[in-house]
Amino acid sequence: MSNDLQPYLTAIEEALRAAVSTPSDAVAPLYDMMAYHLGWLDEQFRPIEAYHGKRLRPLLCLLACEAAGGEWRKALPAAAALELVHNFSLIHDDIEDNSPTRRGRPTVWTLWGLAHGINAGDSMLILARLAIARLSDHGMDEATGLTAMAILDQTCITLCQGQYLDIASEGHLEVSEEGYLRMIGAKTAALIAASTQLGALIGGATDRTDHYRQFGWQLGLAFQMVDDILGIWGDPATTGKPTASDIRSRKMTLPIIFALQTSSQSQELADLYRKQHPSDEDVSRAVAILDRAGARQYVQQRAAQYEASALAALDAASARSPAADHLRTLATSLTSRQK
Ligand code: GRG
Repeated sequence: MSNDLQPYLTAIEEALRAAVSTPSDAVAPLYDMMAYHLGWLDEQFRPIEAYHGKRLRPLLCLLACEAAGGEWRKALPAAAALELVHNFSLIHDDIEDNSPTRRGRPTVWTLWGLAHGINAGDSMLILARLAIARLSDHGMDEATGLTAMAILDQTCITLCQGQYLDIASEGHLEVSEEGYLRMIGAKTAALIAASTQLGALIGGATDRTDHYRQFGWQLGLAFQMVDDILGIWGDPATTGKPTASDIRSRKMTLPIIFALQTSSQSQELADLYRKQHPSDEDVSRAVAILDRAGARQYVQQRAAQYEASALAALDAASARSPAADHLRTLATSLTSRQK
């Protein structure tokens, strides 16, 4: 990420640490579990600087605020809230998916058990709501603050719907690309769209928030498609996930949907995907079928189309400033990201 983004990233970290500060010694371990997930502590709760993810959503929020003509620091409570919702959803997703690792480290639930994992996730969601409620401390008028809270809450229920669609699609090999777009729209694009929309709202571009939201939505769809590619072809050392992890967990991602519909070996792929516990050889065979079907190239090309739509929405918002240029660069770097 560009060095120019460092001031935003530093401020995001400060806002997150303030939002997740321990209120008393008695409950310190609960906050330490959250701090572990956010990359600040190790398993023994000693300070560490672990890889903590890209902080993409808060970054988009701050940059959208500035591009819309606002002072980006005013959006910090919303930025922190967005990252906390994202990380809450990851803690719960890891439980629901039975995932042993996240960002190359053991997941919260594998270290401290399901009960603490669920509770740490729930706490993080509530801390997100408390963080966005502090917009008024940064000079935000009450009506805009309430609108921002409503956007965050609506996004959370949309995320739950997306997660439902994702869970319900497991083992259903007839999922269409349309159904897939509905699912990833809710599961991934909604939070990224809320990030750019909230930034524009706080930045005062009330007549252009829809364009900023569209920018985030289209970007979110492209982002998930790239995530689908990384979930199959990503380098485990870089992504922090096992090889072809999405195939092992039989996720209905776009490369699979495309190959099931177009490959001459779709029957074999479907048979492999029906296996409850695919072996390493099954996984390699499935990846070979996807390769032959050109699934990777197809998804890359779809992601590029959504990225282009995102950039068109940003143009429609008439965003012209260094911050808008950062938004453009971030968007274009997405389709070539490695993690
Ligand atoms: C928010 C109330 C509420 C419920 C959430 C568990 C759940 C319901 C939703 C899960 C949604 C989910 C896990 C979506 C995946 C989105 C995604 C692409 C995650 C990876 O994002 P990155 O690459 O992660 O930005 P980093 O590690 O960089 O932060």
